[in-house]
Amino acid sequence: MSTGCCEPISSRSDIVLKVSGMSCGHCKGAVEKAVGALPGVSKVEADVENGKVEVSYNPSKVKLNDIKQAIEDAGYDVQE
Ligand SMILES: [Cu+2]
Repeated sequence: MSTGCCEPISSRSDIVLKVSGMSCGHCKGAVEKAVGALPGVSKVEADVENGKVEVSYNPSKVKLNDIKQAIEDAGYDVQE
């Protein structure tokens, strides 16, 4: 692995949150919209069947707690 390319590794974090309450495509869309609206979030993918939400974000722009809060504000429960 060479050092640095387009994005230093420290500027991005990938996490998977366990989220309960999602049951259909609408839920998926609602969660993705809520999280995607946050600054610094480059990718969000909700997996309704497995109750997971995958998020790529820049920790210097948005805190993990803000992401959790956005999901909760949309009406779903973050398990971890
Ligand atoms: Cu739904």
